[in-house]
Amino acid sequence: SRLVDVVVIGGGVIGSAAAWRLAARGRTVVLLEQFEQGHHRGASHGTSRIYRQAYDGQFYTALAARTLPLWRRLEETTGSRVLELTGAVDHGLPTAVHAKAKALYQLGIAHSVLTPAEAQRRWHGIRFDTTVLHHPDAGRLHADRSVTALQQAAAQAGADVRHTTPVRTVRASDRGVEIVLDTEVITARHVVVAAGAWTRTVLGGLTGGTAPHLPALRTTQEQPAHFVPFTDAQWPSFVHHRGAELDGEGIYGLGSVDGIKIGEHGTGPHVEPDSRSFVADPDGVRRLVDYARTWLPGVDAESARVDTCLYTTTPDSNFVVDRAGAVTVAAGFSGHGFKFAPAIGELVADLADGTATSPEPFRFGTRQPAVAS
Ligand code: PYC
Repeated sequence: SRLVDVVVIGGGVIGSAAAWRLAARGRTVVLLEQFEQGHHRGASHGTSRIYRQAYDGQFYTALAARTLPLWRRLEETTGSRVLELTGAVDHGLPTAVHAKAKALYQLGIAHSVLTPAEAQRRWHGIRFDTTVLHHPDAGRLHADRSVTALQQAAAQAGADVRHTTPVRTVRASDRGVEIVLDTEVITARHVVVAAGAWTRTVLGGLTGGTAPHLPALRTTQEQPAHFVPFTDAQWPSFVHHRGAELDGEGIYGLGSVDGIKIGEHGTGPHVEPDSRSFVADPDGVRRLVDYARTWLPGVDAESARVDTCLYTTTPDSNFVVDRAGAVTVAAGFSGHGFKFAPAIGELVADLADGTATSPEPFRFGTRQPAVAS
């Protein structure tokens, strides 16, 4: 069968970014996506994702900062505009806001701390009752356009980008890995599995020393809603901390071409990705409408339009980006990975090339030794 350097399985934002960065280094790359272009069955669709640098701690803050020039390079390469810097605000729980301010300060990233009244004057659409952290080098990514641009850049660099091409089996071979499709077997020196909620299914029998150890990956159906704004004033992206940062008690939001999107972070029910309902839970919708009524005077709270998507979440919300032998896995982006995609693509390319090892937060194999059997 045909031999290529790398097959990337999964044409969402992460797999597409990996294909771009690998092809840009001159590797022969095939990118395989099981569904049609622009499908809504995974975690990469829609018109908006938050781009922010403020995280609780320096690791993700620094990673986000490193990603910004890569998004700009993608825009230059493709002529497509994907990232708009509208700024970002954090408000609510003071310890959470303070932890993010501290990470920005430590890394020398521009930011300011505002009183609620100052913030209210600047962003009329949001109600504030606590100290507010603002950083300007943040905003929003157009999700669909980002994925399309990444695939376009990958193709421009020579990658073979295929949709509606499900992978049936992945198995080890003398030359690396065999990827069995319906009509063909591709042999690759290396395989990158970036299949989101389908990661374990794709890995199938590749376990033990032939693939990285994975933590439990919990797949949930989430349901952000879009609301019609009363004015077209600029909206920052925002995180309203109502508990610890990423523990599901926060509300995030941002402007988009479809209106003002808000969502609860990772509160949805467990689902199987191939048999989920795509139907939003009415209690969750009610909570978002109530939230909009109370906290977003700039939107029509009666105008909610709800969409569903998947999260694939690790136990501590750290991503898995790790290599064992001929297999690299990039998974478990836990609802906050989109913004990092080009930097993850670069890391995946380093891992596949053998020029770097994965940073500690992304290596579950070393953090959680396999259970002895
Ligand atoms: O990374 O800001 C984020 C985010 C919020 C909700 C989902 N992701």
